Amino acid sequence: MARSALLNVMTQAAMKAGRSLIRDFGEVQNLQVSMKGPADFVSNADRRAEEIVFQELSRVRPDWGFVMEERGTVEGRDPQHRWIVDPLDGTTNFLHGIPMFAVSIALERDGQLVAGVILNPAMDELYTAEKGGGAFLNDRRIRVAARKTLPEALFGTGIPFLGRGDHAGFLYELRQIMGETSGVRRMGAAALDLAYVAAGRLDGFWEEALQPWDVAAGAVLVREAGGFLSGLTGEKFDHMRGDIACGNEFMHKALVDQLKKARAQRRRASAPAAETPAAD
Ligand code: 2AM
Ligand code: CA
Repeated sequence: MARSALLNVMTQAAMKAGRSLIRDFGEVQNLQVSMKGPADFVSNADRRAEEIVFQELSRVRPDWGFVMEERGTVEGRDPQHRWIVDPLDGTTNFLHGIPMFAVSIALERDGQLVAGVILNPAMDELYTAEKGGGAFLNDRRIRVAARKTLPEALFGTGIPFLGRGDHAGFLYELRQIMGETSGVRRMGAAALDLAYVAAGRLDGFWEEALQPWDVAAGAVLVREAGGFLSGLTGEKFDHMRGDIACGNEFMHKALVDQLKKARAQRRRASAPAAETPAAD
């Protein structure tokens, strides 16, 4: 498959960072049994991968800026273009020796997402998409799943954890959606969840409080695979805000409806109980 020059540049950077992550992942697996554990080692693996992506992309497009997980925002001389990069999405998986992690690179042009590359180096799965050019897994064209009804649907999500997110609110969402569908998966790498929606493996995905680098490349993939994206209550999707709900046309709508029901349930549960008339 002939890739555009742009996707080639992004793919080369992702693969080089991926090779570094795979070397470090081997070491993480050895460190699992040590008392100290692999935490510091993993932060370094993350920084090394980011440095590789930064150097590779800066070399071929010296004027373009960056938004990166570790480095933050780097202004470029070209005001039109910037890369949005997560060098290691699924850090907790990586730290625990679970091979579900990814390098995620997106390109923004004039504020719009125009290309995305996600690489799972442990599974040799490379997802690429460019605006108007479709979405691919390795060399194969991918499409969102065709399923139309909730009982046959499998959804992905992210579960809030210690110190992060709205735990009580999430439980309302989960209770609503698990009761209506074939199931819910929590894989721990938002970029891969979105790639899985694009590949038709998951019928949809929702999560709140993500970062631009978690969702930017995946959003291009889902769109180019024929999917629909929004915020959690159906508002226009904005990759700089961290809320996302997506799926094919039907599943996206059904998911947003379920999330609205979950909010209504929560509101009812937290409303003060109606006053009971006093007995006299
Ligand atoms: P990370 O692995 O790059 O940290 C899991 O639900 C998803 O949430 C992952 O994509 C993970 O990205 C992301 N995540 C983890 N901690 C986060 C935080 N504090 N804020 C936003 N996203 C986070
Ligand atoms: Ca991330």
